[in-house]
Amino acid sequence: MASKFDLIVINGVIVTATDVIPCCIGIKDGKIHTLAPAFTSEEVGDARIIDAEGAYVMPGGVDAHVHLCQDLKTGPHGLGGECADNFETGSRSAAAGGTTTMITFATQTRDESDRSLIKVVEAYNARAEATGSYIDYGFHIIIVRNDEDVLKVELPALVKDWGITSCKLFMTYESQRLTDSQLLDVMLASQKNDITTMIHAENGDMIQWLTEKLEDKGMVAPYYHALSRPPIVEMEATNRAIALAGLIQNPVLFVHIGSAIAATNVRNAQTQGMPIYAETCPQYLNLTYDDLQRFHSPTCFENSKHVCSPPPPPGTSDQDELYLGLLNGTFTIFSSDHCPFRYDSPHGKLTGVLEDPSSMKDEAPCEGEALQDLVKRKPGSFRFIPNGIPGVETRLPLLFSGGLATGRITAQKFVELTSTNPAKLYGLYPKKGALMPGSDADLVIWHPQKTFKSFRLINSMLHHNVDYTPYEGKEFVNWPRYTILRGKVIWAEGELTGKAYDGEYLKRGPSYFGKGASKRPIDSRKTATWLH
Ligand code: DUC
Ligand code: ZN
Ligand code: ZN
Repeated sequence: MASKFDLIVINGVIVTATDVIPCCIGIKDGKIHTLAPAFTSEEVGDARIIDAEGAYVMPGGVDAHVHLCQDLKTGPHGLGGECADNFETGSRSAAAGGTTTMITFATQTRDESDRSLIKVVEAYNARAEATGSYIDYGFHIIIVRNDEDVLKVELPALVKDWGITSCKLFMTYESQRLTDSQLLDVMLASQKNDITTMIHAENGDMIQWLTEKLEDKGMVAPYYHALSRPPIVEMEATNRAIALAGLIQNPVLFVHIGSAIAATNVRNAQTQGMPIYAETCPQYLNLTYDDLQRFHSPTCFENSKHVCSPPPPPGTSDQDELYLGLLNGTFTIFSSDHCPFRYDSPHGKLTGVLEDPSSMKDEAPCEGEALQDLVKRKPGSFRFIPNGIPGVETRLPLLFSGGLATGRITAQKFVELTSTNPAKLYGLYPKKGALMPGSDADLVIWHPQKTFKSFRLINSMLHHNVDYTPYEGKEFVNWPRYTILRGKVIWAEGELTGKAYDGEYLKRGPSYFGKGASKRPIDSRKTATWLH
């Protein structure tokens, strides 16, 4: 008998950012059509049925911070590695981890040929179209210069033609950082176009100075990367960026906050009613300096696998404070910052040896076994290691195991941080991030908790193109059983059932959080009120 639905999910416990309710979901034409306690046999008809067997059913994950097919210039001198994942491999990994939407980065560079943001986006889009994506995707734009003409003419076109409504700005990295006045220029231009400003907040001068001091002392092993960026580096930069944003009343989202003292700055600004938002990531809740030191020795490069910026925090008490920030609303979103480099590759983490002039003195560039031999003999230097770790697939399962299953956060908070808020912040709500009639039928269905056997992760279980995971050996107490994209099952019972061209490009609108902004009194000692 014909059904009014294409797909029905029964016996689920649906979770939204506000509610946890046993409920069935009827899906039609890729959209959520009906939520009901039960369906009649006429309603069920010949629709495909998925029995959730009492498990959580949530809106599909929205990962708002993913690097794919991106040339990453993350060394202090703008050196960088080759991104290990393209749209196909990165998105299939995301799908296997319960994510149905990702926002990736198109980046301007300081090359004259890369001045035009539109051209940068067109070129980046061609990379996405070359392989296709298993899940829906959009782009942020990284802006590394303040050319007035480009900002004036191209930002409106990016919003109108591409639906790109967020930009990322850097306060560190020689080849990307903006000065304070340049930050203000771009923030003001973004504000005029309803573009959300994302900030990488680390004090570049402090890092550079500490890096030189560490090198003078011969402290160049991968672990010392963390000591070149102690938490105060992030504290100073968030403090300064909050002041800059306040000066012009510009909303700001701090990406990848890794320290409790930076989170405190964010919290204080929020308490004053400022539109300041923050993101944290799995590496800051699951790794500490201990992980960075595990293989610490002058010629062991293994610890480069954990090098990311900002680094993971010193200890578990920092993690406790970050968890508190998830709970009390300091953090608006929880993203992966998936930034994949292979370990055993001359263009991956081992760039840290190959690019280091003192290690390479009298050595020829090499690959394969010769490279492994070189790495065993030479120290390399943390300053040349590409910054970033993979994690698009493990983002939701890590927060499930460490946060939800332990009772540190509620199921509603889980959905708010991983799906609803990123969709709201980046102009995708309620198409994404919601379980409402009319929303895209993007779902993640977990395993019933009572029958799931916890397991320890090994990299070969994952679907990215990276040869390691920083979470090797970690215990997981659940994992997505089904991932559904606009009504199509793309991951089921451990198998990918979707295809690389299932994903669609998403044009985004302005941030939902900007709507109905409060008319709080503005203090002219802190804000240039005359500007607007
Ligand atoms: N910033 C990111 O967002 N990802 C990786 C490296 C970096 O500096
Ligand atoms: Zn960054
Ligand atoms: Zn990133």
